[in-house]
Amino acid sequence: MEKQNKSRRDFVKQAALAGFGGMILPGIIKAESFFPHNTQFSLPPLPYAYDALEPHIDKLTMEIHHSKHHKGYIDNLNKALVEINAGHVTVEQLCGNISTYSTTIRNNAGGHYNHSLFWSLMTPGGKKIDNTPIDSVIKTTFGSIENFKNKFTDAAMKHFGSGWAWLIVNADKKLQITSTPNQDNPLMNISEAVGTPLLALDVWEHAYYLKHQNKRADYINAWWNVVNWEKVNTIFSTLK
Ligand code: MN3
Repeated sequence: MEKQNKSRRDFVKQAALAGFGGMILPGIIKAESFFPHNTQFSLPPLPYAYDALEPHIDKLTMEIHHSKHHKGYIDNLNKALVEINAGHVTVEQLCGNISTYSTTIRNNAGGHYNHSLFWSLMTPGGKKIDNTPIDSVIKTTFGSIENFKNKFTDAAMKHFGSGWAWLIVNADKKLQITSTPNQDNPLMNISEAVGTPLLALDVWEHAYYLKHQNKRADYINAWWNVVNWEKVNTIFSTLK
C-alpha cells in the first residue's frame, strides 16, 4: 500500500514537472486516487441540537464551537498526520505518546479529544448525580458534592488564559481536580497530572464570550445545569 502511494506520488510529481498535471486530472482519473487524504478523523455529530442546551449554553456559541472550532482541530490534525505519513492511530494513542509528536499534532489531537468528550458530557437540562457510584466517590473524596463543585469551579476560574478544567482518575486510582493549558489534556504524557478524564470544562473564551463576554464565572455556573452525570458515571464505571 505504501509502495503504491509512493509510486502515485512520484507519478504526480513527474506529471506536475512535465507541466500536464492539471490537464490529466479532470475527467480522466479521479484526483483523489492521486492524493490519498488521511481522513481518519471526522467531526462527530452533536448528540443534541445546537439550541438544546439553551438557556444555559446558547445556540450560536454551540454552533460556532462545534462546526468551526472543533472541525478546525480535526482538519488540522488530519493534515498534520498526512504530512508525517502516520498510519492508523487513535486520538487516545496520539495523546498518550504526545511527547513524540509536533506541537501542531499536540494542539489539534488535544482539541479533537477534548471537544468530543466535552459535547458528550453535556445534555439538555443535565442529568442527576444522585445515588450513582460516582456520587458516593465524590462525596468520600471531597466531602460533599457542593464542596467538589466549588473546588472544580475554583480550578476553572483560576486557570489563567485558554485551557481546560478536569476531574480525573489519576495513576493512584484517586479522583483529582486539575487544569491544563491550551488543548492539552490529562491523557497526554506531558501533563502535570496524568489520568483518565471523567469531567471536562472548556474555559477558552470561545466557549462563552458571545453570551457572557469576560464573565467566566457566569458561564461556569450556567454549565453546571447541563452536566451529564450519567455519562460521567458511565466513564467512571468502565474504569473499575
Ligand atoms: Mn473549545
